[in-house]
Amino acid sequence: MPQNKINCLVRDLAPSFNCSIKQEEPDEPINLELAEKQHRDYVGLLRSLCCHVEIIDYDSMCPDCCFIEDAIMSFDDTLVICNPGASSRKPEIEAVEIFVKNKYPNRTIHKIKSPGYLDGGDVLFTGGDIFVGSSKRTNAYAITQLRSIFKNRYNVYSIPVEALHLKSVISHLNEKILIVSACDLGKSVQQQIEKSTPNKYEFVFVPDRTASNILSINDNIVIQDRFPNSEIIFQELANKYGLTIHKLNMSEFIKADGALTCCSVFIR
Ligand code: CIR
Repeated sequence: MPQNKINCLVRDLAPSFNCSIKQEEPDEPINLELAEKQHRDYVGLLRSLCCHVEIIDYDSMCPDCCFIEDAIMSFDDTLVICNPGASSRKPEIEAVEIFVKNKYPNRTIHKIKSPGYLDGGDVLFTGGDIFVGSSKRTNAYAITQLRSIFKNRYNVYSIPVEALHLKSVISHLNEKILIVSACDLGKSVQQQIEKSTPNKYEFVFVPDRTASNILSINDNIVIQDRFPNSEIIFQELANKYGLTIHKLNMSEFIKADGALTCCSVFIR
């Protein structure tokens, strides 16, 4: 049966990408040509998985702009423009806001306002709950704003996290199954989630932190290549639920602390 296309936003890679923010300097510098190829492969895979991909131009003054997940979030019919926690990333918002207002005039669009700041990488929307990492990039003012946007619709839970983002250690396979890094931080996030919501989730632990961030599109999962121990777990999940696995090598994005969810936003 033909499936309806899912709208998906990505942002082109800036030529200044090697100046992106990094928690630690990588052993090898970012190879821009390779990063461009990896980004093309990422977009190509999304297209092949039934996504209608809209590409927003890069801004060379914004080296991190390809990480569009931190600039805009989508929940059902509602879009929320973020206010990134890092000052060098705040200028990313303008072009994204203009684009979505033009493209989706019928959607409700909210905006996180200062003194609130929030990166979309901290927001895990399961379909039933909204979990928000309280990190260096997301503060309590922003979480309060999200609560008021979604009052009477979704509960918004704050989850303190000692990583760049909440989704550095957790992502969702579907409304009931969450993929979590087996590191201490992942376990602590799992416990906090279990304590906070009456909704029940199954947690699937993977040994590699980077591998815990996946994309789930219909019956497909997109995982990071080069993490064989985690891949075994994904293979078991795929067998159990009839999923098809697609692997992407995102080595150059990992150097800039990016993963898989951060380079796209799904507008369903
Ligand atoms: C940053 O530090 O903001 C970027 N270099 C990486 C952002 C990755 N975003 C994400 O995983 N949502």
